[in-house]
Amino acid sequence: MEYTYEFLSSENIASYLASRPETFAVLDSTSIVEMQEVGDGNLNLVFIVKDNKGKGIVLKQALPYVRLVGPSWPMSPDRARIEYQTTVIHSQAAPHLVPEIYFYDADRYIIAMEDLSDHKVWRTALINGEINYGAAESVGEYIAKVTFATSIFGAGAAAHKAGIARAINPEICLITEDLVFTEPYFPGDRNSYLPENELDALAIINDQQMVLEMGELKFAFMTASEALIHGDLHTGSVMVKSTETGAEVSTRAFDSEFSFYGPIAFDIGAVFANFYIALARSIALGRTDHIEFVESLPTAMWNAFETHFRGLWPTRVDARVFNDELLEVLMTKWKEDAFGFAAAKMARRIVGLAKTSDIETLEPVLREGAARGVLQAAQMLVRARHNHESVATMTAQVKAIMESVRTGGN
Ligand code: SR1
Ligand code: MG
Repeated sequence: MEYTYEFLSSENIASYLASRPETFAVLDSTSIVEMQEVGDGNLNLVFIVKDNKGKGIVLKQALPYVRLVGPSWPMSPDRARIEYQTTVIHSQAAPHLVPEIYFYDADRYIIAMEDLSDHKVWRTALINGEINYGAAESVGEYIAKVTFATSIFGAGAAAHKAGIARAINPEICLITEDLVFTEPYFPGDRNSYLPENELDALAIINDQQMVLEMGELKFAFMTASEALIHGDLHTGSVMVKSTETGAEVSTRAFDSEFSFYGPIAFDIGAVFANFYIALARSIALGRTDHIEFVESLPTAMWNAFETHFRGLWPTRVDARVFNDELLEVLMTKWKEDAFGFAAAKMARRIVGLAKTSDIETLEPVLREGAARGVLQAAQMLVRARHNHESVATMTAQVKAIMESVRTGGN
């Protein structure tokens, strides 16, 4: 299908805003003083626009192709509709944890949303060695509240099925199926890494247990329509605002264009993976205080998820067969699978397309060990996940592996 809509640019944004009455209460489109394209993701155009009173708006437009690669990789811009609808649905369950949406332009695939430029992308804050207390707990709360609300437990059978139909997103799911679960083990021409990590990349390809676990997890990703998950919940999809001393002011999950009805553990595992990637960076840099902080994040996030989900459990629509024992079974299974999904996400970010700046901005001499540590920790996690250890114990094992393969001296 050919798409002919006009792309946003600094030349047409003021007139576009003037044509949208929904923005009139947000900012003054006749006195725009700042327009910045900040789309550092892999897919879209993102503009932050501000008026002369400092009031702002974010305009996010889906391109008909993958921005990271260019027009040679066409991609339906309908993902913008999915993100818009998911953000609205998630805001009903956790309004303080997502950005406010002002409107969706279905003709030009534009979402207009709250300007969060007084927040920081959490990945950037972690890269800088910053400490943001409370953000991990908020992410756990977000996952619990939005997944409970959209699961059969919170929504009931009919609404859950209607939701699955509305949010079906095969083209975007295929990206995850290929990049996360397949290509690290069956590489095409999209993989890359330092020559010093060649043996590490080969080690996961030849790790038959890891490939089997990936098969199991990919099957779950493709078939387990548990809830309307975010689908790409890494630290670059979370904005944080803290006081000078790191106390939480606000935390928001955004950028849910990969959203669909999938396994709840997939979102939890994605966050674990990105905490472990941040940990690898801090270990590489020898940042002792930050290591201690990052090490605490997986447990803080999991505990908040568990507490909030358990808190909502008594409100489930139908308690007849979905009894309290089932909740225990699910919690155990979700933790086990979250570590498996974390492993998948860790390996893909090291050897596959679309890496993370936590690792990529390290000097090669440090990156070698950090990348090795992430891959070896992933190999450990897919095995150890079946032992049902605490999140803290698993994280201690991840840290020990990363420290043992650190490169660069000091
Ligand atoms: C081609 S899109 C590459 C990656 O960017 C997104 O953030 C997802 O993680 C996706 O896998
Ligand atoms: Mg994204």
